[in-house]
Amino acid sequence: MIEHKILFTGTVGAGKTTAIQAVSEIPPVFTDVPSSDPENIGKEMTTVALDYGEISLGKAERLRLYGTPGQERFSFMWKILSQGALGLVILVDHSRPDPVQDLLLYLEHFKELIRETACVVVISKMSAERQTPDVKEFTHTMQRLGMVYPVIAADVRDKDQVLWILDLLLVQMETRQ
Ligand SMILES: Nc1nc2c(ncn2[C@@H]2O[C@H](COP(=O)(O)OP(=O)(O)OP(=O)(O)O)[C@@H](O)[C@H]2O)c(=O)[nH]1
Ligand SMILES: [Mg+2]
Repeated sequence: MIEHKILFTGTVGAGKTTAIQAVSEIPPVFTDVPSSDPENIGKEMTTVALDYGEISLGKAERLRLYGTPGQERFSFMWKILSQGALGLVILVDHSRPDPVQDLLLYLEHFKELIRETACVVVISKMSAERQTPDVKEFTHTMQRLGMVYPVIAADVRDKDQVLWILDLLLVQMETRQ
């Protein structure tokens, strides 16, 4: 059995827990507690340690899916969870005040992991009414940093869309080998 560790990260409420729950074949492990922090207005629960789920690809391969806590006060977990990861999914909540800045923060925090592995940037919660900054703008922001990775808009409540994200990562992992 070949196993790959995939890590989901991004701001509070970007959908890390939701994405892992959408695709996991085992009952996902999650460490959400009722949120009392002002960072979390509008959401009842928040992750304090990690999320974990699994999905198999045929008989011989399995993805182990980990999610980080979004709150920066738990960022000590980010490094721990990065260990051994072969791919990173950065979720960017488009409804936040400055999603480009959010993306830059995660690119900086995870730059070593990104350099060594695969990465997909997922813009979540993009509404039909407000589409600026658009996907192109996020892509250009990354290109200016010399980072060429897929950027897509997706709804991570939808299993098929999360499978698409994993597929984009796997393609990169295969071409790197
Ligand atoms: N409207 C809308 N809601 C979404 C979308 N994607 C996710 N959500 C909702 O946004 C919320 C995301 O919450 P979580 O999955 O707990 O977010 P998280 O990233 O794990 O947050 P922390 O663990 O607190 O850092 C859930 O209520 C989802 O149903 C989207 O594309 N559109
Ligand atoms: Mg969470």
